[in-house]
Amino acid sequence: MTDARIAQLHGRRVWDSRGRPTVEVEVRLRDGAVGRAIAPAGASTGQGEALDLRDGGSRFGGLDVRRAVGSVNHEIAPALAGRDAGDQEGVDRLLVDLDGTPDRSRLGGNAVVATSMAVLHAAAASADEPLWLRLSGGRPVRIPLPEIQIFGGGAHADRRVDVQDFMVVCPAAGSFAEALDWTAEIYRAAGGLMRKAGKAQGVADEGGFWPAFDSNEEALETLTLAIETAGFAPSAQVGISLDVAASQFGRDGRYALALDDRTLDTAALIDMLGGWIERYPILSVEDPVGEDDHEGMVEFTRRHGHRCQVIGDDFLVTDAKRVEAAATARAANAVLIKPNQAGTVTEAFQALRAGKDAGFGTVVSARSGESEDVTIAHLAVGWDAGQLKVGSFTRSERMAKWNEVLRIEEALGNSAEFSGWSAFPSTTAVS
Ligand code: 2PG
Ligand code: MG
Repeated sequence: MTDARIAQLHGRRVWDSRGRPTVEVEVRLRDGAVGRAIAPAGASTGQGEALDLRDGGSRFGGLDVRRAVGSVNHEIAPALAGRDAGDQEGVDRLLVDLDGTPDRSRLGGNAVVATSMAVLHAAAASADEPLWLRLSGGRPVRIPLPEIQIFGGGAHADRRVDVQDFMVVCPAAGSFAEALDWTAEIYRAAGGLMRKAGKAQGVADEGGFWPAFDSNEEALETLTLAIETAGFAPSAQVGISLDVAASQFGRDGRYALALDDRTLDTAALIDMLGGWIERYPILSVEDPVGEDDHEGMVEFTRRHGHRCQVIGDDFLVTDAKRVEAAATARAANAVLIKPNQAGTVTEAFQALRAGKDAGFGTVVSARSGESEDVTIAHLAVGWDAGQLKVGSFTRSERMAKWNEVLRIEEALGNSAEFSGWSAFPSTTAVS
């Protein structure tokens, strides 16, 4: 007999991929089912995100999470005792009410999201179902198109280049497994080009090559060459996806590109990015202007949204209301979905739902600070997001997610449909 009521909930401090403390939550149900999840952490965080509660002071650079772990063990655990883990919405509502702040700053967004995801896992375990299957509710799902970083930059590489993520997407691949095969060849080719140019200097935060380039555009040239060197046709088979993360180098319509030694206003930044879209096989651009630059987002989407996916990350912070407003204003045509930006699984799902209702592309995403936790792989499949962004193609906190999707694709067998070009519902750039 299953009894999915929560018997025990325990928080502990574990360590993330940057060697920083983070929160893990373990939930045990009355029927013995167990669920566990670890909170990720961003570096280029949006202002509207749920707050990642840190202790401050000098210990671990102020980043310890004793307060957030305390929230789990002293407040959340007693409040959730006896609750039905199968009622994710009810559990998440209780977490939001218990916290009582708009940004989860009292209990800590990290405490809340780890709890929310751990409960989700426990309910799936109790039902003896893989998490992705439970989330799908039996509806058909697609295996997501992976967005995979080749060069890291911005806040993930000491701002060595201004643009944060130089990624590839392989929408012409026949399956998720094949998309990974192609990416592995491109990653190798990029490494070879870096070594040949004397620019191999290790990897950045998310496992992409350290960007030892003389300009932002040199990264685009090198990435296009890597796609060709690996034997693929740029645009037709493999495209580039950029996360400009513009809030990191500009606000109030002034953008300081340190590497290129230029300061641009919004119009000039949009022109520059438009030139890149002309010259390189760019299929997707995230946060092209700052999170405060609503007009810039509208203008960028008007100019380039018909041929290129325009993703709001810091701009939309996984918030359903912001997604709805952006859809009305045509200020993006895709949304990044990060559970820890929203705070709970339910709120992340609502943002994804709002995106889908608006015809947006939806991209479930990891953070730059990650762990072995693979929850997002299941969210991307079970919610039929169409796209999954996890960082690069090295380091096990990244590979754990890619490998989990491989397992799901294998389990689905012949009924596995790879999203491919259908990942981009809102652009006509695609073949
Ligand atoms: C982003 C993410 C992942 P961070 O901006 O999309 O690359 O970075 O987790 O540092 O916010
Ligand atoms: Mg981003």
